[in-house]
Amino acid sequence: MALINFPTCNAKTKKAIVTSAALFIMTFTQALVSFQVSAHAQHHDNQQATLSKAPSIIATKLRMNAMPPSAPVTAAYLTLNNQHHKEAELTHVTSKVSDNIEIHQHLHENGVMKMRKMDKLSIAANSVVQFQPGGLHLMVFNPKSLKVDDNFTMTLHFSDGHTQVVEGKVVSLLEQNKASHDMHRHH
Ligand SMILES: [Cu+2]
Repeated sequence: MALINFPTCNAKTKKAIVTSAALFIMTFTQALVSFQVSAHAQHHDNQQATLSKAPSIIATKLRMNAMPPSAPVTAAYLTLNNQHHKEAELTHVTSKVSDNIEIHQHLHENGVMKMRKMDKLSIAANSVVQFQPGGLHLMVFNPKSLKVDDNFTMTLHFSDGHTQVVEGKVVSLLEQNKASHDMHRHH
């Protein structure tokens, strides 16, 4: 920084100058941020409730694999379509069907297929994320309702604090595989 090399400064003054410069920059940045936030809020207010109520993420095709009774775990899949101009972050999923649902990704590591828990899932602006067998999935621990054709709901929690309830259906493994194959045709 050019400021630090000011010739008549002793170490203390230099430090003071640097500190006040930093303070000034911080205050200025904060002012700028709050200005942008209020401008954004106003913009939203002007556009009426219809827009603020519209979900930024369209969640579809929620389905969960049927399992024999008391199976310790099952998997659920859905499609998330972010139609917003901003990235969204799914932080966690809750449901009455399970006390513990994790976002998992399958990864190939040294030729071995592994599952990894994800702390959050980013959905880029204007993009679609598809959960699918062998890829991204919701790991549902100690599931409570697993009869084929049972309906259930899951609540998606996003990092901006908004939540979204999605309705889904329990499907047989056979159906699940068929649906995934139709979607990808990778066999
Ligand atoms: Cu998993």
